[in-house]
Amino acid sequence: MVKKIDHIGIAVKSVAEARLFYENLGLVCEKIEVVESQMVKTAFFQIGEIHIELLEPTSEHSAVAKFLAKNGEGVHHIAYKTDDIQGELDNISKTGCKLIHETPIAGAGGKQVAFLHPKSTFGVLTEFCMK
Ligand code: CMX
Repeated sequence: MVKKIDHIGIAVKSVAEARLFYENLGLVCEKIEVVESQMVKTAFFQIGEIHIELLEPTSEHSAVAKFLAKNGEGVHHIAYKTDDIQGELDNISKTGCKLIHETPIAGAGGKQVAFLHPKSTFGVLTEFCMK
Protein backbone atom coordinates (compact mmCIF):
# COMPACT_ATOMS: atom_id res chain seq x y z
CA MET A 1 0.00 0.00 0.00
CA VAL A 2 1.17 3.51 -0.67
CA LYS A 3 1.85 5.38 2.58
CA LYS A 4 1.37 9.02 1.73
CA ILE A 5 2.04 11.63 -0.89
CA ASP A 6 5.81 12.13 -0.91
CA HIS A 7 5.98 15.06 -3.30
CA ILE A 8 4.28 17.01 -6.06
CA GLY A 9 6.43 17.68 -9.12
CA ILE A 10 6.03 21.02 -10.86
CA ALA A 11 7.57 21.66 -14.27
CA VAL A 12 9.24 25.06 -14.55
CA LYS A 13 11.43 26.76 -17.12
CA SER A 14 13.87 27.97 -14.48
CA VAL A 15 14.39 26.66 -10.95
CA ALA A 16 16.32 29.85 -10.16
CA GLU A 17 13.26 31.98 -10.96
CA ALA A 18 10.52 29.70 -9.66
CA ARG A 19 12.17 29.03 -6.29
CA LEU A 20 11.68 32.70 -5.37
CA PHE A 21 7.91 32.25 -5.36
CA TYR A 22 8.15 29.37 -2.88
CA GLU A 23 10.70 31.22 -0.75
CA ASN A 24 8.35 34.20 -0.66
CA LEU A 25 5.71 31.83 0.74
CA GLY A 26 8.16 31.13 3.56
CA LEU A 27 9.34 27.72 2.38
CA VAL A 28 13.00 26.78 2.52
CA CYS A 29 14.80 25.20 -0.42
CA GLU A 30 16.33 22.05 1.09
CA LYS A 31 18.48 21.10 -1.85
CA ILE A 32 19.06 21.55 -5.53
CA GLU A 33 20.08 18.40 -7.38
CA VAL A 34 20.63 17.51 -11.00
CA VAL A 35 19.25 14.06 -11.83
CA GLU A 36 21.27 13.09 -14.88
CA SER A 37 19.18 10.04 -15.76
CA GLN A 38 16.01 12.15 -15.95
CA MET A 39 17.72 15.20 -17.49
CA VAL A 40 16.31 17.55 -14.86
CA LYS A 41 17.49 20.03 -12.26
CA THR A 42 15.34 19.67 -9.13
CA ALA A 43 14.69 21.86 -6.11
CA PHE A 44 12.90 20.49 -3.03
CA PHE A 45 10.82 22.41 -0.50
CA GLN A 46 9.26 20.70 2.50
CA ILE A 47 5.75 21.66 3.57
CA GLY A 48 4.24 19.57 6.34
CA GLU A 49 4.94 15.95 5.53
CA ILE A 50 5.29 16.42 1.80
CA HIS A 51 7.60 18.17 -0.61
CA ILE A 52 7.24 20.39 -3.61
CA GLU A 53 9.73 19.37 -6.31
CA LEU A 54 10.52 21.96 -8.96
CA LEU A 55 11.69 20.38 -12.21
CA GLU A 56 13.72 22.23 -14.82
CA PRO A 57 14.83 20.35 -17.93
CA THR A 58 18.58 20.16 -18.51
CA SER A 59 18.17 18.88 -22.07
CA GLU A 60 15.71 19.36 -24.89
CA HIS A 61 15.32 15.56 -24.78
CA SER A 62 14.04 15.59 -21.19
CA ALA A 63 10.46 14.42 -20.53
CA VAL A 64 10.01 17.73 -18.71
CA ALA A 65 11.13 19.73 -21.77
CA LYS A 66 8.49 17.94 -23.83
CA PHE A 67 5.85 18.61 -21.15
CA LEU A 68 6.75 22.32 -21.02
CA ALA A 69 6.61 22.65 -24.80
CA LYS A 70 3.14 21.12 -24.88
CA ASN A 71 1.56 22.45 -21.68
CA GLY A 72 3.73 25.24 -20.31
CA GLU A 73 4.66 25.36 -16.64
CA GLY A 74 2.49 23.51 -14.12
CA VAL A 75 1.85 20.37 -12.12
CA HIS A 76 3.79 17.53 -13.72
CA HIS A 77 3.34 14.53 -11.41
CA ILE A 78 2.30 13.25 -8.00
CA ALA A 79 4.63 10.86 -6.15
CA TYR A 80 3.48 8.33 -3.55
CA LYS A 81 5.80 6.94 -0.91
CA THR A 82 5.93 3.19 -0.47
CA ASP A 83 8.03 0.67 1.45
CA ASP A 84 7.77 -1.89 -1.35
CA ILE A 85 8.11 -0.26 -4.74
CA GLN A 86 8.41 -3.48 -6.72
CA GLY A 87 5.34 -4.84 -4.94
CA GLU A 88 3.36 -1.70 -5.86
CA LEU A 89 4.41 -2.04 -9.51
CA ASP A 90 3.52 -5.73 -9.62
CA ASN A 91 0.14 -5.15 -7.96
CA ILE A 92 -0.93 -2.20 -10.08
CA SER A 93 0.20 -3.81 -13.34
CA LYS A 94 -2.13 -6.75 -12.59
CA THR A 95 -5.05 -4.29 -12.79
CA GLY A 96 -4.05 -3.44 -16.38
CA CYS A 97 -2.34 -0.15 -15.47
CA LYS A 98 0.42 0.72 -17.95
CA LEU A 99 3.84 1.05 -16.34
CA ILE A 100 6.52 3.38 -17.66
CA HIS A 101 9.09 1.55 -15.53
CA GLU A 102 8.61 -2.13 -14.78
CA THR A 103 11.43 -2.00 -12.26
CA PRO A 104 12.57 1.00 -10.18
CA ILE A 105 15.22 3.43 -11.38
CA ALA A 106 17.44 5.87 -9.45
CA GLY A 107 15.69 9.18 -8.76
CA ALA A 108 16.42 12.38 -6.85
CA GLY A 109 17.61 12.15 -3.24
CA GLY A 110 18.92 8.61 -3.59
CA LYS A 111 15.39 7.26 -3.91
CA GLN A 112 14.19 4.42 -6.09
CA VAL A 113 11.40 5.67 -8.33
CA ALA A 114 9.06 4.30 -10.99
CA PHE A 115 6.36 6.01 -13.03
CA LEU A 116 2.91 4.93 -14.20
CA HIS A 117 1.64 6.14 -17.55
CA PRO A 118 -0.81 9.07 -17.31
CA LYS A 119 -3.12 7.38 -19.81
CA SER A 120 -3.70 4.68 -17.16
CA THR A 121 -4.01 7.05 -14.21
CA PHE A 122 -6.78 9.41 -15.29
CA GLY A 123 -4.39 11.97 -16.72
CA VAL A 124 -2.04 12.33 -13.74
CA LEU A 125 1.54 11.18 -14.22
CA THR A 126 2.03 9.06 -11.09
CA GLU A 127 5.28 8.07 -9.38
CA PHE A 128 6.05 5.52 -6.69
CA CYS A 129 9.13 6.30 -4.64
CA MET A 130 11.03 4.52 -1.92
CA LYS A 131 14.05 5.60 0.11
N1 CMX B 1 1.02 14.54 -16.99
C1 CMX B 1 -0.10 14.17 -17.66
N2 CMX B 1 -0.10 13.78 -18.96
C2 CMX B 1 1.09 13.76 -19.58
C3 CMX B 1 2.29 14.10 -18.94
C4 CMX B 1 2.23 14.52 -17.59
N3 CMX B 1 3.32 14.88 -16.93
N4 CMX B 1 3.30 13.96 -19.82
C5 CMX B 1 2.76 13.54 -20.98
N5 CMX B 1 1.43 13.41 -20.83
C6 CMX B 1 0.47 12.99 -21.83
C7 CMX B 1 0.69 13.69 -23.15
O1 CMX B 1 0.06 14.95 -23.14
C8 CMX B 1 0.06 12.74 -24.12
O2 CMX B 1 -1.33 12.92 -24.13
P1 CMX B 1 -2.15 12.95 -25.52
O3 CMX B 1 -1.86 11.63 -26.18
O4 CMX B 1 -3.56 13.11 -25.09
O5 CMX B 1 -1.62 14.10 -26.30
C9 CMX B 1 0.35 11.38 -23.49
O6 CMX B 1 0.68 11.62 -22.12
C10 CMX B 1 1.51 10.63 -24.10
O7 CMX B 1 2.46 11.54 -24.33
P2 CMX B 1 3.52 11.28 -25.46
O8 CMX B 1 3.80 12.56 -26.14
O9 CMX B 1 3.10 10.15 -26.33
O10 CMX B 1 4.71 10.74 -24.68
P3 CMX B 1 5.88 11.54 -24.08
O11 CMX B 1 7.04 11.27 -24.95
O12 CMX B 1 5.52 12.95 -23.79
O13 CMX B 1 6.08 10.78 -22.71
C11 CMX B 1 5.66 10.08 -20.55
C12 CMX B 1 5.13 10.90 -21.70
C13 CMX B 1 4.72 10.30 -19.36
C14 CMX B 1 5.68 8.61 -20.95
C15 CMX B 1 7.12 10.56 -20.22
O14 CMX B 1 7.07 11.92 -19.88
C16 CMX B 1 7.76 9.77 -19.11
O15 CMX B 1 8.31 8.70 -19.32
N6 CMX B 1 7.72 10.31 -17.85
C17 CMX B 1 8.32 9.63 -16.70
C18 CMX B 1 9.66 10.18 -16.35
C19 CMX B 1 9.61 11.65 -16.03
O16 CMX B 1 8.58 12.31 -16.15
N7 CMX B 1 10.77 12.19 -15.58
C20 CMX B 1 10.88 13.58 -15.18
C21 CMX B 1 10.72 13.76 -13.68
C22 CMX B 1 11.86 13.09 -12.93
C23 CMX B 1 11.93 13.42 -11.45
O17 CMX B 1 10.89 13.66 -10.80
O18 CMX B 1 13.05 13.43 -10.94
